[in-house]
Amino acid sequence: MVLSFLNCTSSQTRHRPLTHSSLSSIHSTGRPLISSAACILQPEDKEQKGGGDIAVRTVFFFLPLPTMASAQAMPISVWEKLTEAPEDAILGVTVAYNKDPNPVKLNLGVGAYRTDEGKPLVLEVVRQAEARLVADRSRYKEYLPIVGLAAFNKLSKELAFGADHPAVVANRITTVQGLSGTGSLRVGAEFMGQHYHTPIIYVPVPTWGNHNKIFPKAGLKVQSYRYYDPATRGLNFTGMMEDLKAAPDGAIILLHVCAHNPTGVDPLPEQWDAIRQLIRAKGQFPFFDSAYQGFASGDLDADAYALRSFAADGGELALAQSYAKNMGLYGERVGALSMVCATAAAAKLVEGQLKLVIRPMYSSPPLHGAAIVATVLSEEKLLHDWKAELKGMADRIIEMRHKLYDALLQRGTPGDWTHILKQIGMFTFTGLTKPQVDFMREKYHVYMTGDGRISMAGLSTATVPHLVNAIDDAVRNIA
Ligand code: KET
Repeated sequence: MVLSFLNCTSSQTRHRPLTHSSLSSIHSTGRPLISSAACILQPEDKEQKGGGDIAVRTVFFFLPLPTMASAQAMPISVWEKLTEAPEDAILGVTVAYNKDPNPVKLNLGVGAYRTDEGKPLVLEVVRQAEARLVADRSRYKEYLPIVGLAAFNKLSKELAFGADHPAVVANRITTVQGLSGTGSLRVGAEFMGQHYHTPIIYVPVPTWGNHNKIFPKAGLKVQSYRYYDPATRGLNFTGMMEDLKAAPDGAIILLHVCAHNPTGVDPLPEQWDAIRQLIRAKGQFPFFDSAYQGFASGDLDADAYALRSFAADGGELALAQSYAKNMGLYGERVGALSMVCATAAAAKLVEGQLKLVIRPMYSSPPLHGAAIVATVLSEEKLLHDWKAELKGMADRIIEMRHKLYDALLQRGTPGDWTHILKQIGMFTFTGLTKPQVDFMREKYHVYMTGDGRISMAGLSTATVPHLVNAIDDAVRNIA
């Protein structure tokens, strides 16, 4: 056992391992040493040649020592050589925020809805659905099938595409339950990596950071297409079209269904139509990420425009759906992966292969969240109330946009802030620079992602003035 106490060393001596024999000469009982231990100090080698004596000093420490028999070697982990992992660019913001003791702190990092009192929200319809589920003694906790809860899958498909959508009616869509949006993307990516002929995916610049990590895990090469124009703080439609045109035929194209994260910038319907025609002409494969259906406009159907138009032209596509935001089920991890296929027969084959992906990954998905969603979506009254609550969340976010914009205007903060009003969904892509973001965190305890994205859903009437102070100071004094 190598017992080395730094406080035993001195400039003249170096510490030596405490061996069995030296230990027994100090303490021959063989019993654990509880509150003190001896440290053997030997003179440097050259002095030792001159016959230096062994010095024994007692140092105090407070951990019980193991018995003599086990005092062989300090444990050395096989993981010692690992490098320290960085925190996640989005979820790490919450980690830093939680450590900050300052009471004025404000978390605008993660996209999670807060009430105007700054509190997380469990939707009333979710509470009602849960109460019913708990009260129902006929319910069990049996494993779900590999593809998840059948009612949930059917209703999720209908929510995304519309119950009377031709692809739904023709059974051309296979839907499997997933572990929220991320898990659904991951399973879809794995399937594409295994079975699709062109394993290259194009993602917008910028995009949700995790896209760049999920797809390579499935063996897909990630490339990018222009999307956001910092000059106009809007869509770079020309750049996007040029890049899609230049991308290989057959490449996979990642598209955000609505409320693009992090920019809050969506194509207009006519732009979507042009994008769709180009993607179809090039035989490319659209892979949609739908994490904010209902959050953009407050209307579930309006927000599904892009997705439904792609599904209506007879072509194939993939869709990863999340209920984290629109039903507030973040931690329940509820989502779905849908594969729209050209034929019902192909959809069946795809489902079989998806099962082969899922079974060795996590076997089958969790029951509770899916049962909540299925309950809400299957009952007219709950569905109606959910839509009202969803609209309420979307409206509060829009109200925050106006409050922030008006307050910046009133303050005379330099710059054009109209993009706060124009951008859509949970986030504003402020245009604040990394040094400004760091400054606001240091001085004002305002937390956001390094790219200057703020979650409007984390803002409230009471915290707008604090954010305006921070932005105003940052814009005036930090480059
Ligand atoms: N897609 C997009 C575009 C997205 O913004 C998120 C989450 C997800 C998928 C995945 O969500 P899930 O919880 O797996 O259903 N975005 C927020 C949270 C996060 O980064 O995990 C965010 O951007 O803050």
